[in-house]
Order: sequence, then structure tokens, then C-alpha cells
Amino acid sequence: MNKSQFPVDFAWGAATSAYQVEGAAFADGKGPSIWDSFSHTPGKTDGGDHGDIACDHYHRLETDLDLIAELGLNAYRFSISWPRVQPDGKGKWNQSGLDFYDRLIDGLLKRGIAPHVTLYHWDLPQALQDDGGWNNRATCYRFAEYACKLAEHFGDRVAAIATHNEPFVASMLGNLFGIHAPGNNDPQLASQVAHHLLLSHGLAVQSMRKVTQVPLGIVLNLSPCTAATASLGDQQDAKRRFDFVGRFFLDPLLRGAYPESELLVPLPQMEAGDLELIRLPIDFLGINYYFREWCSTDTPPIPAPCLQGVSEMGWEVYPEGLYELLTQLERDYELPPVYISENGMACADTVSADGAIHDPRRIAYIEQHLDALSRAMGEGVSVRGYFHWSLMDNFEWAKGYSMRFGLIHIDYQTQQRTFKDSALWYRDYIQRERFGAKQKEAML
Ligand code: IFM
Repeated sequence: MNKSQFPVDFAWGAATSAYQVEGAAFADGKGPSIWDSFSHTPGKTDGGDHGDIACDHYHRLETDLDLIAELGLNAYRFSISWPRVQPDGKGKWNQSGLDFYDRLIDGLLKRGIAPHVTLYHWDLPQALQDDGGWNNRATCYRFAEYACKLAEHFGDRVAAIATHNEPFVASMLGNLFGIHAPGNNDPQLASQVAHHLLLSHGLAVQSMRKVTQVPLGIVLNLSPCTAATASLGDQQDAKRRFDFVGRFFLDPLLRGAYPESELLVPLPQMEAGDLELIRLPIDFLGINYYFREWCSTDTPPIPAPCLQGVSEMGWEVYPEGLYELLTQLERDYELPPVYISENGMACADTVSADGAIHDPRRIAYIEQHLDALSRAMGEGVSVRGYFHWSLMDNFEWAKGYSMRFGLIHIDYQTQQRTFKDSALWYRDYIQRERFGAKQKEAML
């Protein structure tokens, strides 16, 4: 008897994003993005790495689609490069770019894999940045036009459209901490960018609803924030941290207001009606979960004995955090259906003498997170799918190619793709789960 909570129509997937895998950064009419500019600025990425070639996915689409199918995935999450389909972020469209995404979507459908699209995964057209980027309110309207065009174009062929991926990271790492494009260090600017990302989400939802029935949502990176000790200072620190990373985005989206707490950034400037747009109903919330945040007013904040292990990124491996996070959100919000849109770990993967990539830590990571997810679902959290981050090793932003998150190993010299042990394990796990879910349904 299969005891899992995963229903027959559960989306079993893996995820990537355009700039991290596509390469072909200046091919076939694509315009430059802020990540092209940032990664080519000396000192911004480890080893000066950039996404010019990345996994060359743009040119190896058919092979990669076959690999996705071989893994038995029934869903695939990817993002659209805005400057590939609209080089300046306004005005004319680039037919070659639209054709590429048509081939991707149709290739998935032909293989029985549901396309889950994200419209913005951080690669803003440089031309819009030159006009002020996300600090300029006009960018929100350009984004809504872009969203509407794509929803018209493929809204009848995709399973879901998310507007943004991780607006916290795009706004704060890019504009407060300066470690992502466009590389600013300005609290007021970071706050305004966050607000405009949210506003552009609302405007995009409004415009896409007019042209498509497809489920619409947004993807947030969320972590439970745990006080390192019972001291009042640490408890307050944990609350402040969740207010900043989580509620600063969740509250306007799901409650129509920013949290009234002291944040690392001031509140943004708003116009009448902004919050109504931001809180327009969504059909799903994507959650990217990687680690929990230990919070303390002391430094260092992480009591070493508490850690179960860390990934190459230095992130704590804490599967229970997924259960804690989901059940907490279910208690605190009127939560729409959820996708786990990213979850995974970077390991120091190497190719062994037998040609295989043995990554037992990643296998344990996935299994334990799926167990935590299943328990949260058993307690009533409505989860529609799980997307492993990532389908393949790729360009990990400021860390360049030094971090390997993939189920598929990439040899960047030859572009050879090899399934890691975790890929084969995930394939078998999915097959078992789907078989079990079908059996269970037949018995009802
Ligand atoms: O690689 C990123 C991805 O682009 C967004 N979420 C986190 C991943 C790992 O850092």
C-alpha cells in the first residue's frame, strides 16, 4: 500500500532559468540583459564567469528535451529571457526568440511534459535598466505588456505562468547588498525596486487574465526563521528576519498591506491603488525552499552543533524546515495552492573513474525534503507539484560555475551531459510514486 500523499496529477519536475542555462547570449537578435552587463564587469562573479555559453541549452534544446523525458518528469519549469523575445524591453519583438520558446513548449508537450513558465528570472533588458530599471515605475507597465504578449502567444499551451522568481533576491541582492545585477547598495532604492516588482506582478496578472485562462502566480524564496536561543533578543531577531524576507512580499500579495515592522529597508513610495493591484487573486504560490535561517543578535548566529550539515553554498541542510514553513504559512495566511518551485543542494560533484557521478548527499536531501513535503500535505497544505533545482548544473550567478546544483552533470569543456546518481534515483522515485498514486486512486 502506497502511503504517500502525492496525488495522481502531482507535477514532478525540475527547474532552470534562462540566463543560467541558455547561453547564446548575443545570438539571433537577443538584446543584452543586466546580467550580461554585470557578469562582464570585472570582479562581480567568481572567476569572471558569465552566461555567454552556459549550458548551451539554446543550441542543444532537442537533446535536453530528450533528457527531461528520460527522467520521467511530467513537468518542467523554465524562464523566458525577456531581452531574447523583446530586445529593448519595449517596442519590437524578436521572432527568433519567440520561435525558440515555441520549440521548447511544443517539444515538451510532444513528450507529455507540462510547461511551467516564469516570465522574469532576473535578466532585465539592459535598455530598460538604462532608463532606470525597476526603480522606474514605467518598467512595471512594460512588464505587463510583455506578460500580455506572451500569455496571448502561448497561454493556450502552458500549464502555469509565474510572473516573477524571488523578488526578494532580485531587489535586495541586486540593490541592497550589491552582489547581483545591477549591483547597487541603497536601501531606499532596494525597497522601491521590491515594490515595483510586486506592482508589475499585479499589472501583469490583470493584463494576462484578459487573454488567458491559464493559472497565474508568483514564486517567492522563503525560509523559516528560527531564534538561536530563547532570549528575547534572538526571538525578536527571528521575527524581524521573517518580516523582511517573507512578510515584506507575502503580506502585500496575500493581505494587501506591507508589514508594520522595522525592516532593513524603509517602506517604498506608493500610489493609490497599488496595493489593490498587488493583491489581485492568484491561482498558485511558488515556494523556493533551500534552508532555514538561524537568527540571533550575537555573531556568529549559527550555533555549530545545531547544524545537520551544510551544502557547498554554506546553506544548512534542514528538511524539517520545509514542513515547518508550509504548516506555518497555512496557519498564517489564506494560502492559494502551492508549488515547491525550487529545492535542491550544491554538492562538490566529481566524475568517478567509472564515469558516474555519485552524489548520495543530494539523494538523501531530496528524499528527506519529499518526506517533509508529504507530511505537510497530510496536514492539509495543498501542494500541486515539486520542481528540483536544478535540472542541470548551470551558472550560479555571483558564484559562476563553481556550484553544481544539477541532476545532470555538465562538462563545460565539452558540454557533455551525464545523469548523476540522483537523477536516476529521482526517476525511479517518481515512477514508484506515480504508480502507487494510480493504484491508490483505482482502489477508491
Ligand atoms: O540558482 C538559483 C536560482 O536562480 C534561484 N533560486 C536559488 C537557486 C540556487 O541559488
